Amino acid sequence: MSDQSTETYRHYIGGEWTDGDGTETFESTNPATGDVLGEFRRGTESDIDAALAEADDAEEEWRELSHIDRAEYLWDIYHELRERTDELAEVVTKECGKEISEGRADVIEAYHMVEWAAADARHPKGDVVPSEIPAKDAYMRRKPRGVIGCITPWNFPVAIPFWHMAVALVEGNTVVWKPAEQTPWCGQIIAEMFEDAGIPDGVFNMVQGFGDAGASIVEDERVDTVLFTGSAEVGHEVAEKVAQQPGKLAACEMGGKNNIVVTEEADLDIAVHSALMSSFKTTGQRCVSSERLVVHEDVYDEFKERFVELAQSVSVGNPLEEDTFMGPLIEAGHKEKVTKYNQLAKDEDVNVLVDRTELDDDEIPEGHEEGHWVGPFVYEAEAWDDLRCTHEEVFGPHVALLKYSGDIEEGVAIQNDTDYGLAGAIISENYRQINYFRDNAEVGLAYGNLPCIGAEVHLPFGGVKKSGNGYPSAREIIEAVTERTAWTLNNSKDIQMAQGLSADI
Ligand code: UN1
Repeated sequence: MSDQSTETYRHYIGGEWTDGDGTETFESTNPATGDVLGEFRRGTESDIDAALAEADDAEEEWRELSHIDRAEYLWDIYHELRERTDELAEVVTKECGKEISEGRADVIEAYHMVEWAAADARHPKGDVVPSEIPAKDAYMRRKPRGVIGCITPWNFPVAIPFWHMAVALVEGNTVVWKPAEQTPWCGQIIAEMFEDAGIPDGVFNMVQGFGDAGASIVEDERVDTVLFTGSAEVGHEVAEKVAQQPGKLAACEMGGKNNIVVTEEADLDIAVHSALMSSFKTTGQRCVSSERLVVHEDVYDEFKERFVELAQSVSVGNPLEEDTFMGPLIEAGHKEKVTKYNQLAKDEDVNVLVDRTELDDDEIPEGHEEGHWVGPFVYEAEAWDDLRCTHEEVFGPHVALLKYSGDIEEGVAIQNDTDYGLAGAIISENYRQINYFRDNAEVGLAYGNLPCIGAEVHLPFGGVKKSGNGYPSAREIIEAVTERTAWTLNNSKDIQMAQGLSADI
């Protein structure tokens, strides 16, 4: 697909490009310039139905191939992602607004995921288990679950689709995927890659569209597992709907109100830069972005001074330029939401330290007047327990400084005082404090002396509390896309039973 095309892009169902049943189309626009990047068919319930029928039909033959043969298709995609990294990074940046090094990181994360899944094809897939009876062999064997429905977000438009699909496919499942409506161009390119790799018809299907198409995936009984990464609001709905369908599984990973705890024994260089990366990279639009910095009173003033100075000067601008730190927000509606939260914080009487909600005209690069610009918003709050701004996820560069005193237990208590539990970090040179955080922070991803963004794909990625259930990514995803069979074989001429059961009559 070329830049700013006049063609209307279609769904990929059963190995064919199709307009589908719907008559509507939608546009992808560049959030930094407002330029239209392409026009796409908007999928309907009946397009999802067609895709699921194809996925269902293709399943039997696909699961008969070996893991290693299935992985061959992914190796082709791995090489293509590597060869086209720079070109794809530019597409990611143009379509979702992340600055270019982050666009590149998205593609790199995607090929790491594909590499991991394809290489894993040659690894053991179950367990050999001891038995109480010497003449019995016991195993845990895995089988594909069947059809996997994948609903992915716009903020990692290349990496997260491969989190969902790479292992699912190698394990012998077929997939129906709905890319985020904000990043259909990335969806189109990924579908073209599957086509070029020659994946058998119906094994991979892509339907472009909005939440209604996603809801059809969640509701259809042919879907065995739903993988969802996105907002907590939608994720909880998905989990609830799936829970009402016995036999169906959902693995959902949602957002957070993530914290960085800076103790009195922190290296403040590491602290300030980890906070800056975690709060403002991707313009605060990662589910792992930090919105609360919990700082010990002994280092609070120095941390505040240094952090505020950097937040004031950090560059917001053309994301295609290498020295830009932050690009725009994804869309106008999101800018409205972030602006409202910044206002809400003011209404809640916090002490505002940096307010770049509206950039000055001379900060906005020429030709980018239509971009959804917002800069850092930093505040401190003393009595913050009952504030909405310190508890609700904003998904933007909106960050609170919260002071704590006393021991690390106090800092971690603040970290845990949220309904969410996705990512968190501690900055400290004291191993006892670090270990306390590691063992007691209620998060799925815990970091020491690092930003709380930038997880590697072969680690489990998922949260606790309202941030998620199941792990729709790398290492743990195998649990969501395979069934386990406990297989026990008797090698003696008699029936020998565990638990002292006798077969005598
Ligand atoms: C997300 O936050 O939406 O850990 C996904 C990271 C990336 C993935 C983030 N590997 O920051």
